[in-house]
Amino acid sequence: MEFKDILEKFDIDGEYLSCVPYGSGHINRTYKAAFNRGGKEVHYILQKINSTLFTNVEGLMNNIELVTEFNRAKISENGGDPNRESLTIVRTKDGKTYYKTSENEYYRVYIFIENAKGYDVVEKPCHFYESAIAFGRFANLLDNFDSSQLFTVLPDFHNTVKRFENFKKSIEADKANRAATVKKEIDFALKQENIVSHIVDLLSSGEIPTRVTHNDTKLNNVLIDVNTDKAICVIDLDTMMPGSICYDFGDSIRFGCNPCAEDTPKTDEVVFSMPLFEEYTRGYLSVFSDSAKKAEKDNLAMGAILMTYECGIRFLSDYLDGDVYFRTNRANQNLDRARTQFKLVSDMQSRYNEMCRIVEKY
Ligand code: ADP
Ligand code: GN1
Ligand code: MG
Repeated sequence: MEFKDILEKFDIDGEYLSCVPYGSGHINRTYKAAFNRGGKEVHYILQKINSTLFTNVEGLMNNIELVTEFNRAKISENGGDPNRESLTIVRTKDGKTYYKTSENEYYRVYIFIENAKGYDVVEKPCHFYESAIAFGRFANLLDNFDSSQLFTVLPDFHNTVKRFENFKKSIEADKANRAATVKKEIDFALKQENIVSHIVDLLSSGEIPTRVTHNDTKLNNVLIDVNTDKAICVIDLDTMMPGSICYDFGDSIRFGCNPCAEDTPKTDEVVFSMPLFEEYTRGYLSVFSDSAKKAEKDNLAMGAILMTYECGIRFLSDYLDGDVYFRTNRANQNLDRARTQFKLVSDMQSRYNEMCRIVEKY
């Protein structure tokens, strides 16, 4: 189906102009659509939902609708602009939150947030600090939301122990016949076995509370105002489900505390940035400290190491499986992503005490 015909199904006022690929997500396919509304060009985000991964699109969209409606009401109460500070679902003409084509493809539309950008690397430290404020506020929002209404979209998403088991299965299966060429990376990852259960154990014993978390808190999932450098809106709400703030904190750290892109082939230029770690910690704990338990704060640094490690083994598993999960547009991209994560893990491990001291400071 043509984009124009798909967009026609949604409740959008205006004449269709164009629809082009947009953004750099690894999971869904995102497009920016333009319409002419009475001489003014207006924009929307069209997303083809990855329904191979998200098998219950109804449940997924229901989660997003519940949380965005709750968020929008709070923003309005505080005098903010809900169309800019929250994702806003545009419904289909028959009132649904998504459209299913006859080829079983699923699409959704959001209001496009103008003059804002999701950054793939930290260009200004204040952006990273701002993203911490935004994710900290989002954690507070979810903390005040009745989470029993939410459906668990991807069970065991950040169960590092299961991720480790799956990684070993990928090595064993060696579907793409690549294991022999990445022995060094595999050995590094296997050697970390003693840390994989750290957070999972604390969650199952209840020492760390299971909260509803965002679960994909990288910098490019926060839109930053291009004029004011302020964080505007937390996006990419597909993975909101039970989790740990240690992992939400950690996912931001693994992505942002690196001067290079996540998939840089120049692994030797990857180095963990302690000043950026401090920026994020300062921002996050300035808004999400009262509700955070001591055991959570004590494990933020460990959350960063483990989240980075987990992402590393996910990338390496996908490389071994033949690049079937994360979108790639060149050879070895998943391998480069894995190498980046492992370099960060090893840097963080050697500076773990310093990281803990920074957390304590804030
Ligand atoms: P994925 O799950 O594939 O990562 P995202 O929902 O994160 O998809 O969207 C991909 C990119 O599209 C984002 O990083 C961001 O740059 C852009 N984007 C998404 N939603 C909006 C929006 N409502 N307004 C403006 N840009 C958006
Ligand atoms: C994926 O969708 P995106 O690009 O924001 C992935 C995350 C990974 C991330 C690595 C549903 O996020 O878990 O941490 O890539 N999302 C899913 O960049 O698997
Ligand atoms: Mg994204």
